[in-house]
Amino acid sequence: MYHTLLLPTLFYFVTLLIAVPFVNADASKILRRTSRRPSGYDSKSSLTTRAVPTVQTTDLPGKWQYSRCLAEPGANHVFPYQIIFPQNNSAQNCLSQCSTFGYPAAGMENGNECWCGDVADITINGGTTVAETNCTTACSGDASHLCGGTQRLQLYLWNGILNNWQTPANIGRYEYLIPGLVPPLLATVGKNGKVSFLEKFGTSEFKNSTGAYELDLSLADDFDHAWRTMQVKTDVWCSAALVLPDKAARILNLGGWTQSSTLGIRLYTPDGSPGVNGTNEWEEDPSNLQLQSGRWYSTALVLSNGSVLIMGGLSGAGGAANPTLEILPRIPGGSTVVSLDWLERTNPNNQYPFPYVLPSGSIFVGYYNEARILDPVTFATVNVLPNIPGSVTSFLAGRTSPNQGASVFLPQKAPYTDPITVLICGGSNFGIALDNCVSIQPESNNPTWVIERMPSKRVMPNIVALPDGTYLIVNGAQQGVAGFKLGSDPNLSALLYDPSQPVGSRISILNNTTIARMYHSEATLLPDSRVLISGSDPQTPGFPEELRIEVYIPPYLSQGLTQPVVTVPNTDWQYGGQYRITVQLFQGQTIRFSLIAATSNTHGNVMGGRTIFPAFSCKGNVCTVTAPPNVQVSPPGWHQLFVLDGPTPSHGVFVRIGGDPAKLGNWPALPDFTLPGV
Ligand SMILES: *[C@@H]1O[C@H](CO)[C@@H](O)[C@H](O)[C@H]1NC(C)=O
Ligand SMILES: *[C@@H]1O[C@H](CO)[C@@H](O)[C@H](O)[C@H]1NC(C)=O
Ligand SMILES: *[C@@H]1O[C@H](CO)[C@@H](O)[C@H](O)[C@H]1NC(C)=O
Ligand SMILES: *[C@@H]1O[C@H](CO)[C@@H](O)[C@H](O)[C@H]1NC(C)=O
Ligand SMILES: *[C@@H]1O[C@H](CO)[C@@H](O)[C@H](O)[C@H]1NC(C)=O
Ligand SMILES: *[C@@H]1O[C@H](CO)[C@@H](O)[C@H](O)[C@H]1NC(C)=O
Ligand SMILES: *[C@@H]1O[C@H](CO)[C@@H](O)[C@H](O)[C@H]1NC(C)=O
Ligand SMILES: CC(=O)N[C@H]1CO[C@H](CO)[C@@H](O)[C@@H]1O
Repeated sequence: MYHTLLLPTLFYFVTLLIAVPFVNADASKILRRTSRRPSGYDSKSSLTTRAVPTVQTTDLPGKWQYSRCLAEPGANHVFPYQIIFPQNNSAQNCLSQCSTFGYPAAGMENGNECWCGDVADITINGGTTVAETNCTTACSGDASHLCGGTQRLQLYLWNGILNNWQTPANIGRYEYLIPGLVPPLLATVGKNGKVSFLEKFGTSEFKNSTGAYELDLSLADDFDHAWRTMQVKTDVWCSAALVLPDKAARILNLGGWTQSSTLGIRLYTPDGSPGVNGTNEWEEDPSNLQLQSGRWYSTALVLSNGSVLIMGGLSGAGGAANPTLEILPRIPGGSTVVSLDWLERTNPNNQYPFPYVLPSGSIFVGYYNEARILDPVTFATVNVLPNIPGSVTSFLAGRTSPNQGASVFLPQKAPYTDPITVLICGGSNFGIALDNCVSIQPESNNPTWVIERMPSKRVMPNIVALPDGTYLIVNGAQQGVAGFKLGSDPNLSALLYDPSQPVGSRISILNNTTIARMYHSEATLLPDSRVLISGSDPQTPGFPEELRIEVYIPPYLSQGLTQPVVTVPNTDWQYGGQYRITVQLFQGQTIRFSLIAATSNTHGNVMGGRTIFPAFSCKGNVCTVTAPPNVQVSPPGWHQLFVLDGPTPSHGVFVRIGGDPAKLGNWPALPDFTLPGV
């Protein structure tokens, strides 16, 4: 073993001294000869004819160009990401891997090491240029070329712009909104325009917490009156939630922490009005209405037939996985539980999976580092999608809790013929946060993941769909995974992802906050088009339990343009229906309408999330908007309708699309619940 390792090094050293002037001239001939031999080192003749390795400067992938031999200082490394290719390190393999994940600087070292990073790392980490004769080791996968040496990098640079991150002049800003009462873990904007927050209470540091609060945004400058204290019976810690398509837009919360809480089914009918508290409470009857199996860290989704799916999670705190889904309302007497072997196999890295209803009616699920498409009736797998790319160093890096990234659907636009795109940003390689977004069109002919690098690492990010079809990416940490005490090095900067730009040019770097927001942080679109930023329950030493609430003023509101006004007489829409809407514009720029589905947000999940740009036509101030065509393009549900005057969105108006086909308004028929009817 020792022998075979030493021999090639010695060999190259000797041939280097003797043979350099002769070999280079005719290296290709010699290579062809040696390539017929089974091994380069097993006979005397090969020793004399083998090509001396040279620097590869041509036939490089992409826009890579050879730079120089670089010495690393002491034991430190210049670049952050190391990949070992024991058998197949080469310029081709190393450089392609680095640029695929967005690193424009790379080098091979010691024959079998591949390093990826940024040009700035070279100066920051003290790399120094040394004579080319310092880089003498052949590549483990290409004996004819050089891959650095001991603490010597064969350095290559991408000759071009690999990541065209935008730095616009108008970057918006964070504003402090109001002190909070608890670090909430679930945020939902209700049809009453107020924000419902839920928080764990069984284990809270805040012994004074009831676990449920509602924020009246119209009273944001009046702390004493803005917060309404509500009650839940069981502990909502790491539950799932969504807004139902029933008439009242009830908020449904499912599962929770330990024992009866894990079976919890809780409903709240948002009421009251700006400045006036509602009187409705969270309703729950733990002894008569329960999930079929305990769930903690699960995700909920309204199906195209209007029923509710809840998927995955654990059976309770410290409990086994619950690799199943179930459908609500439960068929009387029957079980609706379906086992999912792929969730069992990827336990425990698939908590809060990312399910979506696709335009074909099938269901996409992203979980851990995998994705697949399910039949909407049987939930059997109909297509296994390629694995989700992870980090440059490991495809085992994950995207769902605890390696928590965030996911959204990109906008659907009339006539809804473009394939839909799922976007996932951030995540973690079991502690090292990921610095990329990945996206896929699950129903295109040959679905493949597109990788776009973010300007920095983020685990536990939040993504918010904005009314103009862009996405705000905020919150999160640069190290760790989701969970108490498990995240550190917060990222304080907001990013904007604009899918209307070409891949690689979609990310803009926006403004910074001063408030660290890691585990149990949320970001939620408000009806006035600002974004509410809440929470952080990190329990990481040095970081507070964060109660302060901020808003982000996106670029479309920070330049002082007056928001347009939209008046919607009919707010209960049928598929394909046409609705007259009056608009008032102040800039008179290009008009667009968007429908942003009502969501509940937690753990990078935007439950119910969807953005639709419907067809419309206008005459003067009167427009006719055509509702999306069917339950597949847009499952039944509540949306906020916005009109955009150029870049500037109005306030949203809640409209329901597709009614309540599963008759959720009559459920649950128990005395403890107030039913809106259908
Ligand atoms: C390098 O070899 C490993 C097995 O040792 C293999 O898994 C990997 O796909 C190869 N990489 C490339 C880029 O060829
Ligand atoms: C390595 O580079 C340094 C600085 O350029 C030079 O002084 C030294 O001779 C080189 N060593 C070898 C073995 O080529
Ligand atoms: C960034 O935000 C701060 C307030 O949080 C604001 O003072 C500053 O003007 C913003 N920067 C730009 C370039 O808009
Ligand atoms: C609970 O107590 C903390 C101080 O320990 C306070 O900041 C917070 O406002 C209180 N919350 C409620 C709901 O009263
Ligand atoms: C709403 O109710 C809370 C108590 O839950 C109270 O503190 C607050 O002042 C009330 N707000 C208004 C506007 O009445
Ligand atoms: C919706 O589909 C699911 C899955 O097949 C089924 O369990 C449920 O009963 C359906 N709901 C309605 C209202 O038909
Ligand atoms: C935001 O913070 C980063 C450092 O973390 C800094 O480089 C950047 O200039 C800041 N941006 C603004 C607008 O202040
Ligand atoms: C502390 C901090 O904000 N770190 C990084 C967050 O992300 C931005 C942009 O992605 C970086 O510039 C910051 O250095």
